[in-house]
Amino acid sequence: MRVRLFSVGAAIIAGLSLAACGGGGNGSGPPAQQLTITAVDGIKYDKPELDATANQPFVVNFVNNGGLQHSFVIKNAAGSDVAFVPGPDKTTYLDNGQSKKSAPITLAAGTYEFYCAFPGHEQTMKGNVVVK
Ligand SMILES: [Cu+2]
Repeated sequence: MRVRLFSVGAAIIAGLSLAACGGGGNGSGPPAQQLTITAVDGIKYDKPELDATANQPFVVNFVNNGGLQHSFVIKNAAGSDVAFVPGPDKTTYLDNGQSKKSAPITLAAGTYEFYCAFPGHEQTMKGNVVVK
């Protein structure tokens, strides 16, 4: 009897775990890493570097507290833009006070430049995503 009760409990727990995974969005595996970067006064980001794990999806939560319009764009190793917030390309920007998460991004190990694509901002708004 005890064994049977335990089995029922285990089945319920397993069901809950599956439901939790299914609610995570697109596919299997652990939830995406969550990284946050904020645009601040002075046409700057609040940090020069973001760290991510190679070959695992991550999401960038970009917060604009910088008083102007800003964006967050990642270049790949070849220098092409590959990720955009707010997106879908680098011609869109967040207004001051807005925040938005990127779509999940997966990169191989390496160092990738990020920058703000608003004209004239890249000189002071840039840094690196270090993936390892
Ligand atoms: Cu900017």
